[in-house]
Amino acid sequence: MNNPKRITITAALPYTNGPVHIGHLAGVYVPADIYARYQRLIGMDVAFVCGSDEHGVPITIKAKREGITPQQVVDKYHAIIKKSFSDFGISFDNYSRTSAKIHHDTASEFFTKLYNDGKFIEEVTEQLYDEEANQFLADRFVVGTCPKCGYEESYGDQCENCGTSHNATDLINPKSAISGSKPVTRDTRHWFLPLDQYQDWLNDWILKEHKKDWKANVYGQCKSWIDDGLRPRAVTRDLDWGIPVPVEGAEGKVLYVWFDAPIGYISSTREWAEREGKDWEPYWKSEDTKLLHFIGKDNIVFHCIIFPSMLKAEGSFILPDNVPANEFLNLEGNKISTSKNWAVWLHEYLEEFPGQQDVLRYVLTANAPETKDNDFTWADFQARNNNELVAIFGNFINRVVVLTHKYYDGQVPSPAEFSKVDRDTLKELQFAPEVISSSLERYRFREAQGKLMDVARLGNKYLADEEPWKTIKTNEERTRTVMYVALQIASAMAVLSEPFLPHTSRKLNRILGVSSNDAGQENHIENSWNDISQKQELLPSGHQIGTSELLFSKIENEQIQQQLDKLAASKKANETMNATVEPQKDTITFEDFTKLDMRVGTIISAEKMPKTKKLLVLKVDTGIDTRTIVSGIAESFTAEEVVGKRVTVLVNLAPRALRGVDSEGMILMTETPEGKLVFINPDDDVPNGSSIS
Ligand code: B3M
Ligand code: ZN
Repeated sequence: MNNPKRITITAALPYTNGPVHIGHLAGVYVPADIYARYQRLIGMDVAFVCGSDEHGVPITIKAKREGITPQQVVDKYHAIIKKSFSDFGISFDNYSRTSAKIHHDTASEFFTKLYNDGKFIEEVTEQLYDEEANQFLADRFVVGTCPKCGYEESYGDQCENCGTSHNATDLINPKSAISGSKPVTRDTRHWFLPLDQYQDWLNDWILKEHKKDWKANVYGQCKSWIDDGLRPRAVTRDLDWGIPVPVEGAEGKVLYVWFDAPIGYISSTREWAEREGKDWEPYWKSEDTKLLHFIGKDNIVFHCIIFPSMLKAEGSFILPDNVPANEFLNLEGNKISTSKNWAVWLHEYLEEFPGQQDVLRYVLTANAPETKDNDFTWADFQARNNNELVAIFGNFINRVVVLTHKYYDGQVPSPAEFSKVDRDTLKELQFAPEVISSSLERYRFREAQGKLMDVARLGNKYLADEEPWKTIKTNEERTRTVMYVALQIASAMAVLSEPFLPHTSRKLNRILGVSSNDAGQENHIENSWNDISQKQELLPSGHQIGTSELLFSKIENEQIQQQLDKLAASKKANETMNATVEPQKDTITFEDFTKLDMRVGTIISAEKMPKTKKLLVLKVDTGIDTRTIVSGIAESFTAEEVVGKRVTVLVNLAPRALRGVDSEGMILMTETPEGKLVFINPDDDVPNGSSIS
């Protein structure tokens, strides 16, 4: 849509069963925030809304696992998520939550309108039921093989592997995620959105109207679902956590989370409008409003097929103009996983890298998975900070500010005659907003940020070529002109960087004495995005700039190593948790067991068995006697380390000759997931020879 009067920007509502991680940021929130900030900068009326997605089975599974209520789960994570978004600089106009009353009311009104208009199919159908857990199985309460791609861990409502959305009864070999048992089917009444009735309309609206302007990854997924043929989808569930179905005879049933959650965008807008004294309806119902949904690729079917069909069925809403979904971000070559704690959590990043929000924004945008999955590595994070933000962006600003203070006591000098280079440089600067806008308007954020960095490169090249630190000695006029031009570039960067690096932009404005936040400043100047191409100058001669401060600081290897160690610890914890336990051996009788004579002993001396890697020759006081036992523990312990160790000894094992040494018995050991051997010994001090049974 060209020339909209206002823009409504939604960002996927994060599930409140865990914190936000860099995958969410890269996929959804950073691009959405860049776009929202940019639109505000060019003077657009923006409603940028989001909120916590607090219903749904993942919340109840988490609550069961932690022995708390779903409300306690969502209260905890809603607070963490909301604060971390705010501290990171995601500039929502409103961040709501779907457990809020305004959302329950909005979603109930929406459902009731469709119900009264006869847009649902009401039907008693067979649904999966867990007789052990005594409950119906929907969504993540059931796993099975995806009928479309064969993925064996598909959920009941969606397959994470191919993104397909289906009914639980479509799963092959379904299994209850609660009891592990094979579900039976039971009759239950539900309300279905007849997506098949919207098939032709969706075919026209998406496959024809948006063939050109929707991203290929989004268009492709929609095409495959539409071509496969759409079927009715249940929009209610037999669950006790969610929005009660607002019709007679629906006791014990709630709205399907993917029916209620997208309506959360509308209720968040309502909540914001009420607070701001605005009318919310134009943001969702006026044809001159551009509606955009920022999401990850696993949410495409809900935002391009199901929610638009709901809006169409309701009849008074506009439809999304675009859904610029991103692909997935991986971490150090592996899929980010909440359950495996293989993630960089936003709230932890903010604690461990204080004041460096923009570094993460910058790196996630530079690596954004805009057309394919991409990878985040801490090495790249460090390199981009040190070699790009510090060395290019920060270095240019620092030189301009330091030299302005050094040569002109911080005052913008008046330029003499401009040379061709000066004019060409200022002309290129005037085109920068248009160049960056053209990428942003097409949701190419990586490309747009690269063009912002080109402005910094322009500045660095200009200074390097014009060398004011040399001309100051010989040509005062030339130096004044060069520094004046350099300050115009710096001032443009303060504005152009705002969508991408908002904290840096604010700091840079303060350094240049152009901070719109300190309107009280006597020489208050404010430059807009459009001023860069329209104004003759952004910083007039005589303007007093502020004191210099570093925009970015180098990130040292130790900081990166700490993060890598953290991930390694996660990996190890996972391996331990998932270590495959040896299957139990054949059953023995108690008589068999009584044949074993195990005693507590102490190693009184030890030496390495010559010419072997694994063997130690031990002298062990078994309480019965002192004997020699050869043990394969040399790769886990040195001889010195084991002397004095309390051990469990199998004393009546037949003696064996090992490398010419008679070994009389065995020291019992176990091992860690990493393969390190560990002694088994009594906690309390019991005498050698004590029998173990
Ligand atoms: N809560 C996020 C997810 O599927 C989901 C988005 C809802 S947006 C209405 O991870
Ligand atoms: Zn699948």
